[in-house]
Amino acid sequence: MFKKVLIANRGEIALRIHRACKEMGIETVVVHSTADANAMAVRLADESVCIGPPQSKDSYLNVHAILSAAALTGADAIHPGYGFLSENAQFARMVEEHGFTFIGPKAEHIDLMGDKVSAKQTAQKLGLPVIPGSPGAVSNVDEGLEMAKEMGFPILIKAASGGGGRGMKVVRKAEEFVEQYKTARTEAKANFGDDTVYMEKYLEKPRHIEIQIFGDKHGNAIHLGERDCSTQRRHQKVIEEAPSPVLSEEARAEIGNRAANMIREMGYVGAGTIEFLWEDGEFFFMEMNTRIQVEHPVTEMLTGIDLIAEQIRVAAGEPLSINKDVIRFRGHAMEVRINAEDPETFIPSPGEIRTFHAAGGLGVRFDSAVYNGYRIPPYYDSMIGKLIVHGRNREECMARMRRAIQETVVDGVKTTLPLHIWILDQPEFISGEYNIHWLEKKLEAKRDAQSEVKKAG
Ligand code: MV4
Repeated sequence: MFKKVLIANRGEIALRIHRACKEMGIETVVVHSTADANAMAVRLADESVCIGPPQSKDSYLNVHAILSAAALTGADAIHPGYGFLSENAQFARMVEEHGFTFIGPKAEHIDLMGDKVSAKQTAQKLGLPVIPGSPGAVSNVDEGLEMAKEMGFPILIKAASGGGGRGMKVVRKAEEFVEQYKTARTEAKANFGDDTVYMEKYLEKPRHIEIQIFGDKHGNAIHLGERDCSTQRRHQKVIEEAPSPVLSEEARAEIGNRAANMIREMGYVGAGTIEFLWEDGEFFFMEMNTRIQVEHPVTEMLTGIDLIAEQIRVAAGEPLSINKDVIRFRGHAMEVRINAEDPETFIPSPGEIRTFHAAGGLGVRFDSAVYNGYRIPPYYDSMIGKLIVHGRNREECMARMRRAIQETVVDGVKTTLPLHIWILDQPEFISGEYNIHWLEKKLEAKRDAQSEVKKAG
């Protein structure tokens, strides 16, 4: 097992990784920018190294500074968390070349899944259902139009180097195809430096359901069930829950086993998430994320398994500590992301937290790195914490979440907590009948109603 792990991240996930390390008897080094000198993880870690100025490109994305910090402190391994360098294959390669262990999958698997065309082809070859579409890249506009007519509109043009919702164009009729195709390629080139695009049948009202998977270096591969992440806004998840309100035990086992088989065949090592669109009872592979995700605590609450500790164990070469035959999915879990933003305009609200109080009690978990007097720097993502609750069933879970939100105090900055209270009161959310467009439509209707009231007043 590692003696010392370097944490190459910030915020709540840096603290989360530190906590797992401490419970495993591992020393921690946290790297940080000058803007994060007062961070909780920096205070708690055994050692800390300042690696540069606030801008991420000069600090959390500064590969040479991070590798130097690892060498200087004698770390054995580097945990990248999520975001930043977590899905950078070149970084993973360099970490290993410098004699450290990258706590994550092999660089070749990061590359394979980073290209959305090769990811989809791999998934299909290894037995996952995929969205009907072009067999690979579409490099010719006439060929593309012919294919689209055969598939039937609407279709979606996606960038091979895109992902996470960037670089997509919906085409609803043949007359619009040529223009949209050209725009898609130009934008892909400008945004990702790669104008490769592919095509799919456009699904109108799907849900986003993802499967947590795990592999080790001994050929074991398992799944840990799903998370329903359909409640999103502008490709940012807002609430995640498990089990999904729409899945039966049989459907879960079926898609879960297929996902586990895929990564077993690949020889995939570490944590990963396979994202699907789900519509009318059918799953379709969308993308695979080769990192730990923000919403991993939802799965931890349901299974009682520490996913970060498991990542560290398999990176160190130990077999998975989880026997797939004894994994039990108990009750219901839900996570709300707390962003320092105006809950109506979503404009970031950095600044000093004057009073902070975390909710507590049975089934309540608060993953955050903020404290009384903490100054939220303006340079990074606005997510300042996650409130995760567990209940015996969905109803109890939602009641507990409402109670826990009411109990939470974050004074001095605006947060999205009032938005969460509102969502938890919506009939479509309560009944579980929502899809990936539901929240945005509902927010639009709310804004329209408010501007009507203003006009009338
Ligand atoms: C789609 C789709 C509908 N049909 N593909 C968005 C993120 C990127 N990973 C893929 N995305 C989508 N792909 C087909 N064929 C709709 C989306 C999509 C979406 C997916 C998951 C969560 C939120 C979303 C919001 C808008 C569109």
